[in-house]
Amino acid sequence: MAPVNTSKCFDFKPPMGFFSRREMALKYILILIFILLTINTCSCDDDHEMEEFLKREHSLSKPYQGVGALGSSHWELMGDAMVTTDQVRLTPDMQSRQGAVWSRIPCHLKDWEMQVHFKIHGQGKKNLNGDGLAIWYTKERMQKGPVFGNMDNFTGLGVFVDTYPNEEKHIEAQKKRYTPRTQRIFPYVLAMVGNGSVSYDHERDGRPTELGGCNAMVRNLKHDSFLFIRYVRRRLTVMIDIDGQHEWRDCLDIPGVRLPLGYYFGASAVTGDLSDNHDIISLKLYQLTVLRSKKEEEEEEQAEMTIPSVDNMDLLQLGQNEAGMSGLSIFFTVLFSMLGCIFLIVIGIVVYSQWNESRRKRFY
Ligand SMILES: *[C@@H]1O[C@H](CO)[C@@H](O)[C@H](O)[C@H]1NC(C)=O
Ligand SMILES: *[C@@H]1O[C@H](CO)[C@@H](O)[C@H](O)[C@H]1NC(C)=O
Ligand SMILES: [Ca+2]
Repeated sequence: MAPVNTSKCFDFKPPMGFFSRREMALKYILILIFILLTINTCSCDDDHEMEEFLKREHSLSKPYQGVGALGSSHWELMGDAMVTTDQVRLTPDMQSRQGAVWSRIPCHLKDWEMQVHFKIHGQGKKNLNGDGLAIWYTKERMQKGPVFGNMDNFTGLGVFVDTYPNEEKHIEAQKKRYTPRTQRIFPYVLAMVGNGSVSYDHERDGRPTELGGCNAMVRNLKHDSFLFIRYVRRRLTVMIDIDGQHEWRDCLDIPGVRLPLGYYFGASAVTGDLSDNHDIISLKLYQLTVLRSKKEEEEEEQAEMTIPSVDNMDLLQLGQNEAGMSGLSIFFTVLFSMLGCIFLIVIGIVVYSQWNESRRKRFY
């Protein structure tokens, strides 16, 4: 008889008949892996069912033909913004500038993804630069104001790359107010949805209206920086790629964000006492085709909205200010509970096949 091939991986004493059934067990494991993969593809159906189409009329890219020229382009410049061969420079590295570029065409896509290729650079030392740039999807366009060069009380979505920590000027006050967990590291990317009567709190870097955000060291980089804003089935996801590795890193992911159709895309930036070059190299808008069931479509039509809002805003803010579970920790909790379940199933199958085997043996 051939010696039984034992494995050191298992601490428990292998029951008789277990390793002679190794192939069987292997088969089960393969089936399990298959099931796991199937589950995975199901839960990621957002990626699975989606197709992307670049929408040229909502995109801005080299050679920026006719941008800024009166009426001859889909994009309009404002303030100190300037087109060169390599970029649309929203502000130069000089004090008290503000500039913007706005689409002339309202966007009527339900599901979309905006890929922003940008660059923030300047002479100032760390924390002696400012103030940052913003990407917009709003009802209003071509308005000047205090929110990264755009108007306050805007209606729609703003994603801000805030490069100057205004709040930290009062660092002692901040220490009293926040635990290290809730302190933010700058530059900081954050999203805000306005309904026309919500003010951006500049002195607190938008903290009271923050939907979510992340730190992103985007300044004076050698490689390109990208920001990716995806809006699918009312789920807002922001990712960044700033390490030059062509890998997206999660920044925020929020369900229940209601944005009406027909708003305008734009980008703006502002400098104050401190400055930076804020450059947009391209804005690429992709239409995403998402399969919807009839029921889903009907529900969305019924809930036709005219004012932007976010479901469970109060809960979101609770999670912001207190030590709530981050998206990442939720992900790991789910992952480990899933792995735990699978482990139990494997044990169950092994025990069951062993029991089955010994029962069969009794009948011989
Ligand atoms: C806008 O949002 C604020 C804060 O969530 C709320 O108090 C206000 O009623 C909303 N306004 C409109 C017009 O929906
Ligand atoms: C923005 O809305 C707030 C609250 O509704 C109001 O107090 C403030 O004056 C508004 N600001 C502007 C610039 O309209
Ligand atoms: Ca700021």
